[in-house]
Amino acid sequence: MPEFVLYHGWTSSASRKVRLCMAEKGLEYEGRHIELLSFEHHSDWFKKLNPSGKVPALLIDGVPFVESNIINEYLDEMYPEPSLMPTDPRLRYDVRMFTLYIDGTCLPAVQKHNWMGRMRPVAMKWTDEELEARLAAVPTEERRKVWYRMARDPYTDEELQTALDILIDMCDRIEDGVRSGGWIVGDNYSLADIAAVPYVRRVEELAPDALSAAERPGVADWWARIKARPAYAKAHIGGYDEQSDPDYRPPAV
Ligand SMILES: N[C@@H](CCC(=O)N[C@@H](CS)C(=O)NCC(=O)O)C(=O)O
Repeated sequence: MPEFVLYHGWTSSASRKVRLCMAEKGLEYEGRHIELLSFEHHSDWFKKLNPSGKVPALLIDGVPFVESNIINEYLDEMYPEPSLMPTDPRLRYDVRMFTLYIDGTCLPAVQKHNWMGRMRPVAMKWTDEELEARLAAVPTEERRKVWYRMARDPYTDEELQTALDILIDMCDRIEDGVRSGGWIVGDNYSLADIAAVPYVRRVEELAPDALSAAERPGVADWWARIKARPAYAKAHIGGYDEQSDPDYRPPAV
């Protein structure tokens, strides 16, 4: 077995997906937590691992792998048991479409809520000189804009509501897939379910009624089945505030 080193954030949704995939597969790794507010992910050494300056990055025998969806598919191909992808090409397509949707649509939505809670209180206190220095280290225009907004132009209530609506819409999509007691794609637990877990976890905190049996019986049942899986506890997908604490240490499982 190769040596795995996972650079991750406890509260990072993309990191949570990789932790969950590795837990499902029983892959042991050395975890190195990257505290985004320490800007380690914008340091030169980290950008050599991931030029986009984002977590997660997984080192496999010293070789960096990035992008959570792609990492998870790679792990599934390299360590096929238990399988987390369907065999039917059409269902594989559906898993990929769903994980793409999660990354492209749900990640920016959840980040709005996460960042207003954590980054905004710190970034708003930066002087113009500090802000300029911080932004100079951010490797992509898209992330520079987000950091700028945290410092000087916070998301409006309307933007936050729109972001929450996107996450609620995600719950509706999941409901359509899991209503008959199955999983998001087809009859088996897959990388699609793994991709959704960190986002549903945040909905549980931001709008818990959306997961109630009264509102979405399929999602409520699916969520209970997800949480009963041993890998869920092993992946430490904990409370957002609790895991934002710099002193957070995962409990033994
Ligand atoms: N598409 C990427 C998204 C990674 C990503 O956005 N990571 C966030 C945390 S969830 C991050 O590191 N942000 C740092 C920053 O924007 O400064 C993946 O799935 O790995």
